[in-house]
Amino acid sequence: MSLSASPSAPAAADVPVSTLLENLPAGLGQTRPAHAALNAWIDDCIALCQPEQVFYCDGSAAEKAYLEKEAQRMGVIRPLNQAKLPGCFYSRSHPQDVARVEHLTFICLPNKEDVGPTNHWADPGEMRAKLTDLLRGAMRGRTMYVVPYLMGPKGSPISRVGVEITDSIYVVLNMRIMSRMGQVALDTIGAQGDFNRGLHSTLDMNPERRYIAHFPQTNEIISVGSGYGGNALLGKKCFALRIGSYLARQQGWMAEHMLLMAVESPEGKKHYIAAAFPSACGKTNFAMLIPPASYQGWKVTTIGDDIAWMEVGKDGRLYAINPEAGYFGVAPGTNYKSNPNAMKSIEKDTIYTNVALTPDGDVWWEGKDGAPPAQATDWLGRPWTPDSKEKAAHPNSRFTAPATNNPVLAEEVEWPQGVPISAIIFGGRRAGVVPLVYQANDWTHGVYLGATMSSETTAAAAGAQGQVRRDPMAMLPFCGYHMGDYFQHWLDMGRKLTNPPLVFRINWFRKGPDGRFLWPGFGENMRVVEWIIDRCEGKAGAKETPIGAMPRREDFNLAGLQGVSDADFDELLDVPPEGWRKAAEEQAPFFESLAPRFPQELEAERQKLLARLK
Ligand code: OXD
Ligand code: MN
Repeated sequence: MSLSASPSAPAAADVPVSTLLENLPAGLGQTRPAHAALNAWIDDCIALCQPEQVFYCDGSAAEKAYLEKEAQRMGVIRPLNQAKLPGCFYSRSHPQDVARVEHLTFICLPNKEDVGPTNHWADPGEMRAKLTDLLRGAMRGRTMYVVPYLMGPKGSPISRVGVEITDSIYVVLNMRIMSRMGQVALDTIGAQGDFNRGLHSTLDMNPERRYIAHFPQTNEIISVGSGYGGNALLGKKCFALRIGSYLARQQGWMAEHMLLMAVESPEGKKHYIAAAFPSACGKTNFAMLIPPASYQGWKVTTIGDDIAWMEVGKDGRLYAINPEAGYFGVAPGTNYKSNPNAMKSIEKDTIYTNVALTPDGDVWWEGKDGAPPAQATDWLGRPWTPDSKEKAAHPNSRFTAPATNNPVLAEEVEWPQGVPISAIIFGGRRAGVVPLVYQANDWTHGVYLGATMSSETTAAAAGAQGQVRRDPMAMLPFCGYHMGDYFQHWLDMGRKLTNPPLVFRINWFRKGPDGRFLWPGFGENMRVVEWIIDRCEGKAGAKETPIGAMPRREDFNLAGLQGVSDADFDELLDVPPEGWRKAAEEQAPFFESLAPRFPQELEAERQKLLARLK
């Protein structure tokens, strides 16, 4: 079935759900893993959820071909125009299941104080009992998929294994893109290795019965009632960040909401940068940056666009891997100007969710290149024209694409030891006060910069958009324990790093008094990267300001930059003392809300800043 042959998309109420697999080829999906504890847990899940079928994923090409065919037969995915978008499929979610649900996301630890005021707490026993009730018989008449997956390169001491048990074929197909799924994960744990247990059921998609629950002490996740990526692809936010951050503190490493990029100078010298930005603030664009024409010979390659796992190397440097194997990116605004490499990454073997469809089986979203199509089908399956009042694609519509599609994928992605990080960048979306770039005085001051990040909310999470909220280290929705302890962990890591990365704060989104963005962004961000790298090499100058070191015009490469006047540049790097005093004062209640676990060293940084602003 091709989309052009069936232009009428289903109404929202008819969004298809996974049904039973048919025509199962002999032997496929029937091999149980050789791991006693894994098998015991699978048996418990079968007894609880009572599926009609169990399918054990091995990650093979034959399995992919079969599951894609079955998912089409179920109506869960539909092929796009295969001449234009080979191997690509379209999927539409339940209309009330389009983003992460922070208010339904729980950290379940016995002691409420251990999750802190920035997380929702639930008693592990009570939450387990509630979810057990919801899951009893939940997979009757359905197939249960057992999805082993490896997060990180094969053979890396930083990598870890998870197993997701799910009743959603959409989840299986997405996990296959986002992680190293199948036999490689089983081989990694062998007969008794440790793994994260993730049990997922869409139930009936009812938001009233939606819970994303984390049990860090037992390295376990139970997610029900949602099929949306951040809630249902359990390797991503749930394991790699919430459970990951908890394990990282226990075991002395770091799990962060950070992209990873490699930057190579014309002389062939490479630096690796990790950068934390809140959701939907351009991490994927930055990770795939193309330097402007004046940067002949410079090369940026992508290691990761969302998550970094990092540990201290023998040389006292911080080493990072990307635990993921794909990109779950925001479609609206992605185009050949904002991110040509993302556009190339999604030309094949990609699953599109909640974008709009054109009559010839292509996809469209607001901000895609070219004129809007004269007619389309919107993300809810309704006819759409450019005169329609509503958006054609959901603002949080997504693409799921394999990292191997990325034309600038870094060769280092498979390095088991990870890459040594030269600089950590914290960024947010702020219209005022925060300058284009400045450098922390040292690690502790850098932790303070991360801890005081704030940003405007976006469509990646359900709720109001465009409101400034605190988002420390871009981890507010993803830290699996008390934020005060998390800051302390950052400080403790600093003591182990005899050769720590330099820390910077950036803001691409500052606006002038006329409401215009002052900085062009995209490829031009390379200029900021160059100053950062030159600082790492001790080459670039800076002026000391109360908030940190900042480039003067003569320290910054402005050659060939269009559309940024001298006045704009001065404004981009302006530090209004009144605005900063206010900002520093407004941090006090947040710090106090984390007492008594808030590290005094960070309060001392705030006091020093206030003193410097006098
Ligand atoms: C994401 C997010 O999907 O941060 O990466 O919401
Ligand atoms: Mn993210």
